[in-house]
Amino acid sequence: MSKIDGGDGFIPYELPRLSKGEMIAKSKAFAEELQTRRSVRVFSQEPIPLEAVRHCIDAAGTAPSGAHKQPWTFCLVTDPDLRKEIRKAAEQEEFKNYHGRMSEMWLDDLGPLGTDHVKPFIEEAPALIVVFKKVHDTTDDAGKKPNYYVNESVGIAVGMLLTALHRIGLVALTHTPSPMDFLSEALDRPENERAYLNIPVGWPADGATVPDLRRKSREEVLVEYHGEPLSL
Ligand code: IYR
Repeated sequence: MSKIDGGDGFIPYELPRLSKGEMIAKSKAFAEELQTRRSVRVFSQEPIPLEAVRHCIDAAGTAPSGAHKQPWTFCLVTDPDLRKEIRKAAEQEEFKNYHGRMSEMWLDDLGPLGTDHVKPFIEEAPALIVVFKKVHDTTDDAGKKPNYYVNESVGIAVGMLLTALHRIGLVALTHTPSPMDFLSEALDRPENERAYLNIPVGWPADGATVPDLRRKSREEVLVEYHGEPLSL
């Protein structure tokens, strides 16, 4: 048995090897492309190509996960009645958040984003992707099987989803109504699934704006440790 030669459940794996120049150029271009991604709260109501969104969900499903359990479910919702119901329930929870549950400091920190408890984007965006995490799996006889690093796994999958959506010119919002239990009820999800994020998806509305935010520079977020002078 060997992880190099294959056999025993292992298969050969190889990727094309890029030149150093190609690596730098492609990574720079990709970082620049992602610099144009923004969370958007004002959506065009125009329907979006759902087959493209399904491919983005396929991309998300390639994420690494604890013990390869893939502990996620993506609910793609366009039904107007459901979106209306979800908006209503989200606004009820958000009202309580903005009027008592959230600290003054939290509300101050949100000031630049201009958010409040009113969430028209839930109905206006043509699609919602409601992401559920599977806190455990179930056996055929209703027993429980554990999943591992569920939050990490689903967080990585959502990152890949947002990246995939951005690459096809769609915008999204990682909306976090809290508590989110109403989503399980509205979408009739089983007991082992917990709502993780509600992600409205679409095109930005004509004339949409986003907060004038600045991202941290490389120097602010990257700390390097090299034992010897770098040659690469
Ligand atoms: N869930 C609320 C509040 C909120 C919290 C954070 I942290 C944000 O980055 C944005 C909003 C809402 O969606 O309005």
